[in-house]
Amino acid sequence: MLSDTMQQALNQQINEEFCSAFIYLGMSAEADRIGLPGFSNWFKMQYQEELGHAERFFNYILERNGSVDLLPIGKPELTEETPLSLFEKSLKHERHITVCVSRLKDLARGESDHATDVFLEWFVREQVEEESNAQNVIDQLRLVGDNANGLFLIDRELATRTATPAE
Ligand code: OFO
Repeated sequence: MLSDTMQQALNQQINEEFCSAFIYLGMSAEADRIGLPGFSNWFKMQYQEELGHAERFFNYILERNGSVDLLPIGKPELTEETPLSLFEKSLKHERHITVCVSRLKDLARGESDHATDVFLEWFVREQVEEESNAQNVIDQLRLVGDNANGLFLIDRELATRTATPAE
């Protein structure tokens, strides 16, 4: 059985994941506005991944016979973004999520909640990938600088991303 504290923290994380999804959906729209369909696609796929993350927490709470509490989702702060600023925001956000997952892990360990501790392992690994994905695109964008051809090549590459189904 989940402790009240753990149940509340997991519900908070459902909200974090839905907020992530909302931010990426907003980024997809921003990228489309800029005229970069590949970037727009990449963020749309990321939006779908985040929904999958939220669902993992949702399913886990129910599996542990807990209560799901869906909390409000705020408006993403996105205005006059550039391709680089979008990915810098993505990296900053993913670092925030990494901290959230680490705090959850600390809580699970503090409570000797081994089931939750093991459940969170997937997210610990996922966050390494999430930060790395954003950092890789930032590195490429910094390399090409103001070169439009370089930007179009990155856009073409990001257009190939497909959604990874939640396991
Ligand atoms: Fe972006 O990993 Fe979930 O929030």
